[in-house]
Amino acid sequence: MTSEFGAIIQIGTTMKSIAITIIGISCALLTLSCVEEEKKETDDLSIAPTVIEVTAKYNPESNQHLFDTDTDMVPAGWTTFRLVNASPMLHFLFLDHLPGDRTSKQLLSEISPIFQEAADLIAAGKADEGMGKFTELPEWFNDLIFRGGPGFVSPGRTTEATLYLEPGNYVMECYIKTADGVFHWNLGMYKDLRVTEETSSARPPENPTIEITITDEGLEVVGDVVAGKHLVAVHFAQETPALVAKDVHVVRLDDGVNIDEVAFWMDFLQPEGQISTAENPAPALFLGGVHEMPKGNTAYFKVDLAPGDYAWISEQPAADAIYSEFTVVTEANE
Ligand SMILES: [Cu+2]
Repeated sequence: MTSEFGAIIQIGTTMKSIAITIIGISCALLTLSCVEEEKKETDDLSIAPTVIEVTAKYNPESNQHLFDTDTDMVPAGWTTFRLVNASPMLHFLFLDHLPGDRTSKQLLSEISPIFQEAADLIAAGKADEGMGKFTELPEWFNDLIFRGGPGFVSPGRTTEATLYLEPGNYVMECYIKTADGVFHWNLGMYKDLRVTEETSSARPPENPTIEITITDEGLEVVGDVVAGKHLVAVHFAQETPALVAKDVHVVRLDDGVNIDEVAFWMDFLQPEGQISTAENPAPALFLGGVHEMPKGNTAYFKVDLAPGDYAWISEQPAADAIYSEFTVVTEANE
């Protein structure tokens, strides 16, 4: 009896444990389906930013520098600009957020010519007269916001920058200069972009490998600069930016490249500044970056670093050059 009773208890215990196991499996399945649900929601939240692909081109017959793109309207929110440089000169894509319902028509007739006249006067040795031109800028220039965009990129290369766009009217422009000092926007390199009130649910890129904070003092770089692909987050935190606020571009410093010469070249108000020709696109190889944005914004750019010497560099007046040199020594960053 005892042993039979014992056996019954044994069977009972086994059944109980089977029941517990079954309950356990159902719970696990339930949990799994809950996880699936959660994952789906996360996927919905991680929609990739809208991509605007722009190709920089040069037409030698018409001597036109052009931005070729299919996009003239996007929803507000996180947006990626992919600038493909298919031209023999260096270019960048700079975003002007215009006040009100203005478009490139007002920008190119009321503001841009003042920059061209100022640069021409400075190139002719009339620096004071040139700088004085800026007092002629219309009142609404104070409400124009420089809102980032992919940075300096050498011929044959592509750079990708991701940033948050507020609704409004934008102009994408390039103000690199020809050998005789004409800004590229003056030869066709600009496009209107309408950013609608509707906001996309796109999320910013995740897990940057390098973070750069821009302050009034300079660039604070955090991260392991190993060889390979990087996602660089740039935090704009300048309290008192000048006309041209600090930004970040990547330049490769091959043997014989002098970083101070590069910084000098990046000053568009120098007569030789930002002049790019097919024979001499720039004093060094530029791999992209991001232009300035108002304080509180973060922008992202991608860069693939082979071993070698480089600098993070800002587009600044030559007298206030800002850069931070670094060397990439190790192999492959997965
Ligand atoms: Cu250009």
